[in-house]
Amino acid sequence: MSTVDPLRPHAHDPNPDPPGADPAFRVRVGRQEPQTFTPAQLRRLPRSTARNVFIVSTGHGSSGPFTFAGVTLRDFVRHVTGPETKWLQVEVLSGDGFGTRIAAAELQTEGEEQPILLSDEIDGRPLTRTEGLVRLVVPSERDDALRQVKWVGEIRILL
Ligand SMILES: Nc1nc2c(c(=O)[nH]1)N[C@H]1C(S)=C(S)[C@@H](COP(=O)(O)O)O[C@H]1N2
Ligand SMILES: [Mo]
Repeated sequence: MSTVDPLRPHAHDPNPDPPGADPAFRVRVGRQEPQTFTPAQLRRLPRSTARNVFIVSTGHGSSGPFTFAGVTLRDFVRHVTGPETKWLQVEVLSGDGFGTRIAAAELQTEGEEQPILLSDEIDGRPLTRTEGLVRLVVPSERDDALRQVKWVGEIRILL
């Protein structure tokens, strides 16, 4: 019927199925050509942890607390843009039409304890593809999990 904007997903039943088997994702900085990132490349970047994270959904229950590990979105953006580049916001999208948008200001003010992560690890073991590999974890979001983007397929950094 209508076209769904992936950056404004409606509350809905979470999709249990990954959009494909390949966990690689594309990264685009401004208008540059996209580059592909694999989970192996992500693992080589400095790692961080977010403890006590709950995946909360009013419709279908909550789970947690979990300890997620991976690369902070802040470190990741800095890695791909370089430290001098000013950027405004980052869109994180999945191939199943789900996504969210994070303003640079949100990352500047976040604490050390519960950073926003590109996560590949839960409770000390690798995330499975079914669980979202690679998965965006937004610890401060505790309403409906609409920012917890499983199967990150594309990251767009808007300058
Ligand atoms: N790509 C993608 N991510 C998604 C969803 C989805 O449909 N597609 N659903 C969201 C919703 S509504 C919920 S409640 C959580 C469920 O996460 P879980 O499967 O780990 O419990 O994933 C979120 N992330
Ligand atoms: Mo949800």
